Amino acid sequence: MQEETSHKQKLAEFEARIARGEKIEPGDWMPDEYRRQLIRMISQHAHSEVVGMLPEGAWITHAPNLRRKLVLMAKVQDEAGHGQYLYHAAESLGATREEMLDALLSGRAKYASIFNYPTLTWVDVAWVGWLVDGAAIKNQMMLAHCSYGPYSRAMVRICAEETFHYKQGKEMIVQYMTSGTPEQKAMTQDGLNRWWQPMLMMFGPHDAESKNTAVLMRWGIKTKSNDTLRQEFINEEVPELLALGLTLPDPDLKFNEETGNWQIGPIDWDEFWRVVKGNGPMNKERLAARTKAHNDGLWVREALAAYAEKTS
Ligand code: BYC
Repeated sequence: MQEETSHKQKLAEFEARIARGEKIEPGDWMPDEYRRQLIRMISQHAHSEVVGMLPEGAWITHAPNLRRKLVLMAKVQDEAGHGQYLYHAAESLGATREEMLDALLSGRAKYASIFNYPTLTWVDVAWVGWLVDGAAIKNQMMLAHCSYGPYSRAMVRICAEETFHYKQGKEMIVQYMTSGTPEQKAMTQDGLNRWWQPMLMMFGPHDAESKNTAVLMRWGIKTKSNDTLRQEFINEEVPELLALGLTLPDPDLKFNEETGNWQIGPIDWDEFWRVVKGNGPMNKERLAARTKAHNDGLWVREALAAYAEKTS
């Protein structure tokens, strides 16, 4: 009975801190479900950064010139750094790196569905920069205000770097659409046709299907729902894409004067769940590449462990 009262009291204090806009730090009391939700979300986010290196990394050796190659190498390297910040943030909640990597490599952990699509042409690198990093920034600007200190601080730094990623992608698309050859313009349109729907899915299922949003919003981890963020992103990007002479691959797209929103047609959620459950176009290749990288790095981990033992 006393234990129950004390838990209720702790929960009330915890929620009052969040209501006052205070950050929760690693050693602070927190409900088990808050910890579980954060580990789930942060570790999935970390995996997304690391798996997300693969579709773009595949184009480093095919970049059309030295400048583009240097920019792409810097971007892909940034994503590895983001993975590191995020794994550390999850470790601050008690998750171990081994557990998280095991969950990823065994196929138990989720990571952003978008990275299970192939980058078929060079312009896909530009679309990943503009639309995928753009969607990620939209979500992460919200998470930069989240209630858990280490996650929110990681997001501030990551968003600054992602803004550079977004701009380099947009710069390429603008160049191809304004001064490109007819082939470059066609390649750019083809890329948009393939990336538009998967990018919309990045924001997660519709609010009515989103089982985690309620508790995440209650505790200030998310402050906006999946549909709200998706709509904000659509409203920001559609006019810019149309201004470049691109066509959105959605016959139902129209501006709704009443709501002030760009209204889209249905999203293919069956495809989304297929991809999330491991059956997307590139799921198997992505996990095989991460497994190979993990196995290739074994000697480094062994050497570090041996050095630590020797010097302790
Ligand atoms: N993909 O209840 P819901 C980047 C899962 S990488 C896969 O709405 P929540 C970049 C969801 O996990 C940036 N799974 O979930 C890197 C849940 O399943 P579980 C990546 C998805 O958490 C390299 C179930 O569906 N950003 O920028 O409220 C190169 C029900 O969903 C997805 C982040 O990771 C999805 N798209 O909301 C370039 C941001 N959507 O876990 C760029 C952090 C949903 O209950 N994460 N699911 O089994 C989040 O903000 C939220 O977790 C989500 C989903 C908005 C993604």
